[in-house]
Formats: sequence, structure tokens, C-alpha cells
Amino acid sequence: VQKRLGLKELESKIVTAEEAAALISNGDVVGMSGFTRAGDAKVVPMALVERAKNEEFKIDVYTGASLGPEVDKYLAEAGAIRKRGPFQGDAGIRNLINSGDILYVDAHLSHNAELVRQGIIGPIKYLILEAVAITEDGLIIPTNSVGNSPIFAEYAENIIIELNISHPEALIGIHDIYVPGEQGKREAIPMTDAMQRLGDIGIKVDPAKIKAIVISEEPDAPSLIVPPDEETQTMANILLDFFRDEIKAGRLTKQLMPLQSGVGSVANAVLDGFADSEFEDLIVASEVLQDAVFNLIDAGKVKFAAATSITLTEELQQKVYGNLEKYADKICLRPQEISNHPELIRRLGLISINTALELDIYGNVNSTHVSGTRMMNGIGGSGDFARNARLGIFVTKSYAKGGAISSIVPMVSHVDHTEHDVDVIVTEQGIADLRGLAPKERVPLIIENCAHPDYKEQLWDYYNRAVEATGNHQTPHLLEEALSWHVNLAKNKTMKKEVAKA
Ligand code: 0RQ
Repeated sequence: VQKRLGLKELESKIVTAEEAAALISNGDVVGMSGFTRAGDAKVVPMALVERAKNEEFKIDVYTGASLGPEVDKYLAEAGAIRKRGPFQGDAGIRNLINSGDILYVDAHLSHNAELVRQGIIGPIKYLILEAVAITEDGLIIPTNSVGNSPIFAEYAENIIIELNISHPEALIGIHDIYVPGEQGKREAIPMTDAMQRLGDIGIKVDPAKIKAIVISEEPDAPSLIVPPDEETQTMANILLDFFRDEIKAGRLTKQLMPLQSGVGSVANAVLDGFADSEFEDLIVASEVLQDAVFNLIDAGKVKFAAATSITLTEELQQKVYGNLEKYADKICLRPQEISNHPELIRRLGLISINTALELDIYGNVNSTHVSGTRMMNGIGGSGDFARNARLGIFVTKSYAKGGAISSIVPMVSHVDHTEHDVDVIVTEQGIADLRGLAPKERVPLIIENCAHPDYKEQLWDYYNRAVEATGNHQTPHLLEEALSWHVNLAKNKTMKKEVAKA
């Protein structure tokens, strides 16, 4: 502890988790560190769970992104969360959001910091921030995520530090904390290369704001991705072939452009596909570094990887955190405002790969709402990247729930990424390159290349009748039927219907 707490005047602030939790009041807006189950505040939230069992206690919780079970399961299920933002990914809190017990603000992850600056999120009474160390000059060194912690730390009235001594000291030096100033007075973000460092190794805070320090040894909950299967492998191969064609066309080189890949099993599998490829000197400029990125560093394919969090399975946690020195000069963790900044995504020319739940015959994508109403996880950073990337790619299997659901529908039941933000779609069936195409040019590519064979005829039937009924409008739809596939699913547990043969 002595070694990790450089600023000696703070030693008197060391308290138990219960004492720290007692500082927070019913009704407070609380910021917490953590991004995709990495770098979460853990022990103080668990002490809040105990409080909520014995007294009326509800707070608003804002984080970087999804947290592990301490907050997004136990604190939620204790009834202690009134409002949650900007992202979650746990069945516990998801169920409470969808039963109306918790309000959920699902937002672009790069937008949060601006909302804090404007006071829309706030006033933040407390920030609970997991740190690996506090330096002599008072810099707070976050653990394996940065997320929104720098902006929360700037605006929070009070800060509680969870000094987690189980995280390796080798984390010190991998963060790059740069916080843009007020809009209107702000300089251009001085990054022209994804490997550049811009800021400090830690978060500068006024030590007077630090009201408590709790020593913790709680590990992060491991990530839950499942390994690649035959279909995700096929999707990876399709995507690699697409990149090869782009190289032939002179639009990309073997180094590609900086890669962003979303969370989840499919996105991880697609990245894994690079391991046996000819691509090299790849740079990852993403928001989450999952297992695949470290495997690609080991395979000599990735030369640098920047993000705002490192989220690993148990197996990879041991391998990476046990040998962090080996990766230290190849990785960098930034605030999510920077990793997801539209200015940088556009300037650096990112290739972004994110996952859809469903998409429609014109290329609109739903990544968040099952059948239009039930929240899955949230938009996360997928919108930050898709809209601003050089190449916005969406991947999904062509079907879900054993084939009862077609991931390609006449009209998406909720729109996260509009047709204007979607360049390329990949399913295990094939690829649709939509760039430069008008809506009616996209339809045959999406249906023929991407839809599951069981649903192709049904999609054509819808489209052909829509063209006829509208007199060939720009974007033909049968409004009374556009969502009928979802209605059929709700009633009959399948999207399949008998199609009258033309
Ligand atoms: O449910 O496990 O109960 O069967 O959705 O689907 O195919 O396992 O895919 O794990 O990659 O998650 C979009 C949710 C995909 C995720 C989403 C069901 C399916 C399964 C999961 P079961 P898969 P993944 C960076 C970027 C938005 C945020 C984002 C996500 C479950 O990738 O949240 O991209 N993305 N952030 O059966 C009903 C459909 C369905 C369906 C799949 N059409 N209808 N259920 N499922 N398609 C990270 C951050 O921003 C932090």
C-alpha cells in the first residue's frame, strides 16, 4: 500500500468500504469508473448493496460503459439504482430496465463528457474510482480502463478511490490522459497518428476532493465471450477477402487502416481471423481490447493497440497481466472521449467493425432493441465509430434463435445506425458492399448475399410488392406490413410465413 500511495498526505483518508459508502446519500448522482467489466469500482458498490438492504437508498449511476456484477447485477437487484447510463450488458440490470424499474439512458459513449461539461449529467456528488496507484505528485493512475473517469474527476464534488493492489504495477505508464477543454475555446486534438501519446500517465485531481481511500484486492469479473465457431470463422474469412479486394482496388494497403472492433463474440472472432493472414503491422484504435488483440500482438500482426479498456477472459487475464511488461510499449489506454472521438475517427481513417442485432433490406441497423422494445445492451461506441469511420462495417449472423428469427427484415424495429452510416454488411452467407449505392441498388445485395436462404423468398416477396404498391418510390415499403415479421414472431414464435409463389 505504501508503495502505491505516493502522496503521503492521503494516508489519513484510508477507510473501510462501509465507511466510504456511508458518505454517499440517497438521491446522489454518482460517477463510477469501469468500462466493459474492466477497472470497475467494486468494493464500495458492494457496501452500497448492504446499505440498500436496510434503508431507502437509490442513486443515479453513470460509468464509462458496462460494469461487472457488483453494480449491474447486485446493486441493481438491491433496488439501489434509479437511473443508469450510458451502457450496460448484464442480464440482471437488463431485466430491471425492461420491467421499468430502472431508467436507462443509452447514449453514444463519446458524448458523455460533453454532457458532463454542460451539466446535463450531474451535479456529480461522488466519483468512485478504481486506481492502481496515486503518484507523489497526486496523479491518479486508473487500472485497466479509463472510460469517463477523467471528466468525472474534473466535475465530481467528491472522490472515493478504490486503491486496488491486486492490479499489476506495470499498468503505470500505459494510460494517456488527455482531456479536451470547453467547446468554443478548444484546440484541435493534436493526434495525427494512432500511436501518438498526448497527455499524462494519470488523472490530475485536486487532492482536497479525495474524501476516502479504500484498499481493495477484488479482481475484475472476466469477459464472457465465447470462442469462434464455424460461422463466425466464415464471417472473418469473408471480411479478410473483402480487405484483399480493397488492396487490389488501391484503397487499402497490407497494413489496412487503424481497426476498431466492437465487443462480443462475433467481433472478437473476426479479429482472431487476422492471425493466419498476410496482413501485418496492424494498428488497433478501438474502445475495448479483447482477447484477440493480445493474440494478434503475440502473432506479430498487431504493432500497436489503443483503446479505453482491456477486457479479457480468465485465461487471457492470467497471460496478459502476468506479462504486462511485454505488452506495455504496444498498448495505450485513453479516455473514451478520445478513443471514440469523431474528429480522430475521421482523421485517422478507421475501419470499424460492429455487430447488428438486425438490419433491413435498405441497410438500416438495429444494435440495441430486441423486436423494437426490449433493450439488449445499448449503442455503446458503435455509433461513434460507424458514422465517422472510413469504412463502417456491420457483422451479424443471418439468423437468430435457431432460425426462428431472420436478422434481415423488411424494416428494422428500431434504428441505431441509419442507412447513411452503414458501408458494408457481413453475415455467414456473404457480404454486401453498400458504398455509393442507392437504396434500391442495395436490396439485391443484402437479400442475395446476406440473408439466410430460408428467408430470401419472403424478403423478395415483400420488396416486389412494396415496389408495386408505391410506384417505385425511392425507398419502397408497405407500411402496414413493414413490421409484420416482428408481429408474427411475437404471435407464432417465428418470422417464417408461407409466401405465395409468384
Ligand atoms: O442471445 O445468447 O440468448 O441466444 O442476441 O447475440 O449473436 O451472440 O452476438 O454477443 O456479438 O452480441 C448486438 C447484442 C451482439 C452486441 C450485440 C440474440 C442472440 C443472443 C447475442 P442468446 P450474438 P454478440 C463496442 C461497440 C451494441 C454495442 C456495440 C451489442 C444475443 O454486439 O450489444 O456494438 N452491440 N458496441 O440469440 C432477437 C435478433 C437477434 C437476437 C441476435 N435479431 N432478435 N435476438 N439475438 N440477433 C463496445 C461498447 O460500446 C462498450
